[in-house]
Amino acid sequence: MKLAVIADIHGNLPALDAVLADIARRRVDLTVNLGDIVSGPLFPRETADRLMPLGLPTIRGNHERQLLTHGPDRIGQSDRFAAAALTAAQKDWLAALPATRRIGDDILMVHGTPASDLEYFLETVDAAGIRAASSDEIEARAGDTPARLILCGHTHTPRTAKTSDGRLIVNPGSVGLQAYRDEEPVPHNVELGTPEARYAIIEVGAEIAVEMIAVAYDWEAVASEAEANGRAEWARALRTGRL
Ligand SMILES: [Mn+2]
Repeated sequence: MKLAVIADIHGNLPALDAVLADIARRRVDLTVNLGDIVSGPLFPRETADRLMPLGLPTIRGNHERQLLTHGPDRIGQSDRFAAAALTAAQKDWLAALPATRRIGDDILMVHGTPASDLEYFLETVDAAGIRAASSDEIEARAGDTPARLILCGHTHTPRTAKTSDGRLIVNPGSVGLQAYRDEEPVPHNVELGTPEARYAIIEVGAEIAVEMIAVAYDWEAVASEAEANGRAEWARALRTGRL
């Protein structure tokens, strides 16, 4: 089976459209979406309009959970922008998304880790900042989850790792946002350093082959939209992949 894996679109419809066009050229069997779909100062309603009719196997991210379940004073600017823009039908669609989902017996979709939509799987944040997670950390987060392939998102960082018993974990990176800052658990910056939209193509056969893809799109236009919505830090991240 040939899979396309998209994650962390964050309302960036032009990036999503560029990725979907690239996927269409590659003739995949299935495209799956790992969540954080709409939050951000861009095109939340239009992004949901694009995705809902496609019926892709989709899970929710922490941002869908936050914007649907927390009051406006408990969510950040990006969730607030999306919550204000989405229609009731779009919120119903997001509310119905599961936190994790299986594709057959072998493949598991998660946003953060199997246990949490907030925990980082393949990176670790500590007092020194963010770094690639150690083998022991990855094993602990994978736990005894049965799967040949675990797909995760959330950290916007394309990366693969394998547990000692051979489970492959793949983060395809982010379709819509190539740099962000988070204050939890300690302040840290994630910066890809390039603005292209990211996703992954995965061939699942006797072996599993992963190809990380970077796709150009009109990030200048999207950065201008972020600026028009008062988010200069988003504009810089969109243009450069840096903060
Ligand atoms: Mn997330």
